[in-house]
Amino acid sequence: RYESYDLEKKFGLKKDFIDTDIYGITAEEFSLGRTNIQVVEEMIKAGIKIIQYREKEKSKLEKYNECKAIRKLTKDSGVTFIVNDDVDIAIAVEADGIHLGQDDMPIEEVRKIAGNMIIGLSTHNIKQAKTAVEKGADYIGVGPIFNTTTKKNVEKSEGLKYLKWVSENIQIPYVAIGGIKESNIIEVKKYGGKCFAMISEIVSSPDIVKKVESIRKLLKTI
Ligand code: 3NM
Repeated sequence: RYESYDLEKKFGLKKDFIDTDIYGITAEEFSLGRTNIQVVEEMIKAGIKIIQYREKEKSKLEKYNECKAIRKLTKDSGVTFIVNDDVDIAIAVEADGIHLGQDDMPIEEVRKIAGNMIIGLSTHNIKQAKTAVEKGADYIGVGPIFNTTTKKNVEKSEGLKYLKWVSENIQIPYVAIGGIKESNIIEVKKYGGKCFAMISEIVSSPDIVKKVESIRKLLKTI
């Protein structure tokens, strides 16, 4: 563990920061013409407590400007803000955390420059999950649970079976991701899902507040 690791002291965040049901992620190309900022506003209105900025197409400056605005919105509403990939932007806008993929800089290197920030890592199999814990990830993404066309070149995973293993063997928080919809989320919950990241199901919904309400109602049934 990083020596000065103390999320609670620095951010007022409990280590169970991810003990929430829905993890929101931006994707402007699937947002029905709405901007990332507009979608984040809707997510906050819907009561989503953790939001990740994910944007693969825009310039560094455009991403920085959007993250700056989203940092303000999330701070004002007590929402945890995570930036995907761009460690420099995450630090510059004082995000709560960074989310890394398997091809990004190693966690231990990012930890050196990002200090106490939350560091999440996408994992797709048992070996990657074990390594993520060893290297000090604060949470892992677990997926893809189902087929998805949202992420290009996503590694294959054993989906629900992998999620079940994580739920029984991994001590840090985890987030299920990949092809999760209102129509299959109950199955994901049955396999150990607690926090569910959904991109298209949320950002492509014409009424994000209603969609989240409906998913939450459903999750309460089991
Ligand atoms: N990461 P949707 S799957 C960003 O398995 C991402 O690590 C994945 O989008 C992983 O909810 C994925 O629209 C895409 O399927 C998720």
